[in-house]
Amino acid sequence: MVDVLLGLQWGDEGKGKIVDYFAGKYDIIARFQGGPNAGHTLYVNGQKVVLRTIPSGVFHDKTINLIGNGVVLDPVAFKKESEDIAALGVDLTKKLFIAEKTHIIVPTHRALDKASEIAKGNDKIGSTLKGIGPAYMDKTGRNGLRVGDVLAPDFKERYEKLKKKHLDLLCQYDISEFEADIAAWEAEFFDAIPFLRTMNIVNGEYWINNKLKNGSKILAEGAQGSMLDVDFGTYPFVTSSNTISAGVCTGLGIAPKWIKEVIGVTKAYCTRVGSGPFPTELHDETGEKLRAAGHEFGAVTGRPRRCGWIDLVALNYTCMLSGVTQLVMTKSDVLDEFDQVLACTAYEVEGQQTKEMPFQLNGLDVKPVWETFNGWSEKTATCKHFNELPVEMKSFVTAVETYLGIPVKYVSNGPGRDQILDK
Ligand code: 2SA
Ligand code: MG
Repeated sequence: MVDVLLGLQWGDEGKGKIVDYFAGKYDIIARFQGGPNAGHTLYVNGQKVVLRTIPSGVFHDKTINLIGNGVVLDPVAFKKESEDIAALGVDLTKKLFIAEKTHIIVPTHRALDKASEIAKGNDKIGSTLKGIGPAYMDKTGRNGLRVGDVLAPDFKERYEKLKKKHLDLLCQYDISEFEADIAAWEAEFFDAIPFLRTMNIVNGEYWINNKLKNGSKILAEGAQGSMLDVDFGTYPFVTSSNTISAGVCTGLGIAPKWIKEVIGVTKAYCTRVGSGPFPTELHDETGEKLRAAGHEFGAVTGRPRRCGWIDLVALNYTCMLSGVTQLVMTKSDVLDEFDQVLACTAYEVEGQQTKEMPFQLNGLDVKPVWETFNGWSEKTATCKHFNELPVEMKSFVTAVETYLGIPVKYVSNGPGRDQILDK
């Protein structure tokens, strides 16, 4: 069977830590979408590690890991990440498998990403500029290169053909901006390809289905968040993959019947990095206070994250899309310092109240309808059991459960591996 773990907001819900916490219960951890735009932060023996393409199960003795076909892999970022992990004593040749149908990010994808963002000006997506969008465009446009292709004798020629196509596209922009970048990235790219060839490259779909038949327990690890889903997120301010549970089937090659639990991760408040609508965003001191208390800066790019209160309308939507069966609430301790905690229970859109997500939020006058909760003004990061939490925090958690109709099974009250309360 396969359990799925997903972010329910705009990413950065703390999925890395939660996957790491659950990893010991699974035989396999598999990434099914996204690429090095993800930043899953773990603490291993007190040391901070940020994973981008590699699944968060690599630090567990018995867990093996799969990069599924739905991922886009940058050989350069992958090599660097692998070397960092190897330095911590992990032997990836034993721990990691890569699906041969995984698409590859080439240097010109990164240039195209940058060019597209520059061209969009004020309407830019706020991309992490890792080449994600252009790589997925080549996948659906049927031009892409895949991990299995690096083993072919004519890989270089196929790469050159794709590069030519990209350079033609880049002609519409001021190419001089990218020439130096591309040359430098290309040198790194061809240094990383031989490294990629030394990895366990497998037919991912047979590999995982054989494991399923043999009774393996698998956790599919989502990246980014449900509100960044290319179909259902705040389009066009989204990433280029399906981040909801449906993406697990196409991103790994498994049938829906295998999926059991869908674990949805949400912060006790909400953040967004990059541009796009964010109805509960706070532009005031409270927002600043959330950013400072929650250390809300991007794991990959270091960008300050936009902060606001929890949005139950958006959560209800994303829980519906993925069939979430249980919730994990993270960073609850960040709310310790607030006299009041708010939750958005409806939107007022152009004067009309609704609990449903409008077609698009950009350009609309959307005001959150708030429910206010009493704060608890005490430190909760050292609590060891859910019952020890202040009564005000417990009623906040219960209100979220009741609104969504889904149990909160865990509350994470700090970054440490032991700071998680089983409810
Ligand atoms: P992209 O890079 O082209 O897929 O960006 C498209 C949009 O998706 C957002 N996005 C993310 N949002 C939150 N976290 C992400 N990962 C990093 C992290 C981000 C970082 O975990 O901290 O370090 O800044 C992530 N990746 C993509 C992005 O902001 C765009 O809005
Ligand atoms: Mg992140």
